[in-house]
Amino acid sequence: MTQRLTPKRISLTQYLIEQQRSHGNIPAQLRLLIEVVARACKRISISVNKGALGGVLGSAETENVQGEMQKKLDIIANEVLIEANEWGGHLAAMASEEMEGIYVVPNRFPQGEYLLLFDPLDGSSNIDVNVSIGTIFSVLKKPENSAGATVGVSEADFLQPGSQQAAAGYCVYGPQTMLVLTVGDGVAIFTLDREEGAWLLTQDGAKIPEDTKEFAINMSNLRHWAPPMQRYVEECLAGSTGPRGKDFNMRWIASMVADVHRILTRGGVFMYPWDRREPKKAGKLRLMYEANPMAFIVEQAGGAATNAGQRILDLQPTALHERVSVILGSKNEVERVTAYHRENG
Ligand code: P6P
Repeated sequence: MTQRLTPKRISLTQYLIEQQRSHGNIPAQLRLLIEVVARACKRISISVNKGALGGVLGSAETENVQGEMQKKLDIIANEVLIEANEWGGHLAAMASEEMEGIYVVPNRFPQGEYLLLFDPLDGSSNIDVNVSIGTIFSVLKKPENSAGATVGVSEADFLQPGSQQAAAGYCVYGPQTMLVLTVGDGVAIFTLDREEGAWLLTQDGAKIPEDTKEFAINMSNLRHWAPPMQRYVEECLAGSTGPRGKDFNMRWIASMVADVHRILTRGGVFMYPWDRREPKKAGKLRLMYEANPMAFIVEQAGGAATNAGQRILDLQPTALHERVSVILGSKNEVERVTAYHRENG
């Protein structure tokens, strides 16, 4: 065969089929689930890209279960994911940042063996200022009951540690629209070819460097953090003349998907720690559909993710919308931040 002039890129479908052939880790229902979510993300990207032209900017004048004002696109993205996934027979139920309770697949459709959780549009404060945003999703298997049957589904079925995830991913709506996916065998990155309407594999086996000189945190909260967090950031700011002996750079996009994608691409440490503003809250970010999927992806890329004390994927959830402190990214930095907190008890 003559030398190819253009690189041959495989589609998401081919990737999933080849993964199943070689590793047996993507059974038919999971493949269908991933393809349906990926197709829904394509539709969400079309609405996001239209912006004012689609009349989708601005507030929906409603609040979500978190008590946060919803953007129109938050609701649109949520509806797209629900409608895309409810009929396929691969899911038993869904849970979303935008819905208080779980959404059980209606009786008119067959029930499947998976549970899907998502933040339909993360970083929505950035929508109206045209900064990257994203969709985050997590896939769990519906637990079998003691009789080995999978009858009925309840919120309790969702409360599984992140280590139980069958798959996780995010779609980042940025200069490129990219889909990042793990099924527990490394991290694959796909770029949307809008002319073909296809997700094409542009990187397989993404790896996060163990060391970094770049940290991501909202510095305006510095005075509210616990001392170990203040210590870590102040040492970074002290640079080459301080205890770290090197200068650091800082980034904060206020869109977790965009910050995590940068870290997946070139390393770094992302931190949204507990702070004194609302001491009863463990953190701002949600465990089930933000921290867990991102922790799964980051660990599969050789990074680490803790809540400044424990591995995030080991945490036993107690509520669907519970919040958690998040430290994730380059392994050696995550371990340092976690060690400072442990030293401090
Ligand atoms: P702050 C977006 O609202 C989000 O949930 C994450 O995507 C992001 O990392 C964080 O909150 C930004 O929070 O307090 O800096 O606006």
